Amino acid sequence: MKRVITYGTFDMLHYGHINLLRRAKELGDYLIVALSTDKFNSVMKQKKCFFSYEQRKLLLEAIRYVDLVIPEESWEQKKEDMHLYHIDTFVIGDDWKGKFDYLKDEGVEVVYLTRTPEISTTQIKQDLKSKK
Ligand code: C2G
Repeated sequence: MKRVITYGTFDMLHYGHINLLRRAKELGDYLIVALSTDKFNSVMKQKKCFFSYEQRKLLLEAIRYVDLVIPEESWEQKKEDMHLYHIDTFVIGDDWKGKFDYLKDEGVEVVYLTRTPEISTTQIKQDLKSKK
C-alpha cells in the first residue's frame, strides 16, 4: 500500500486542484491531503479563504481520489507527518519546486507536478469582481 501525501489550502475548489489530486493518487494507493487550517492560512500564509476549513474539508472528502484529510497547522509538521502517516511519496505543484526536497532525508520520494495553467482561486475572485 503506497501512501501519498499532499498539502494545500484548496479554497474555492477548481479543476486545477482536481488535476493535482488525480495525478497524486496515480502515484500510489492511498492519498492523504493535509489541509491548511483557517488559522494557518491567515497567520502564516496571509490567505483569506472564501470557505472555512470544515467546508473545504467536506469538499475534499467528496473527491474520489482523496482517502483522508488531516489539518495542516504549521510549515514544520511535514517532517513528522512523513513518519506519523508512513508516507512513501510527497507530492505538490511545481510552484513549490525545490522547496520540499529536504523531505527526501525522511526517506520519502518528493514529486513536483506541473500546475494547471490559467486557473487559480485568486483568478476566479478577480474574474468574478470584474464581471459585476
Ligand atoms: N494547483 C495546481 N494548479 C492550479 C492551482 C493549484 O496544480 N492551477 C495545486 C498547487 O500547486 C498545490 C495544490 O493545487 O499543490 C493546492 O493549491 P493551493 O491551495 O494554492 O496550495 P498552496 O497555498 O500552494 O499550499 O505547505 C504547502 C502549502 O500548504 C501549499
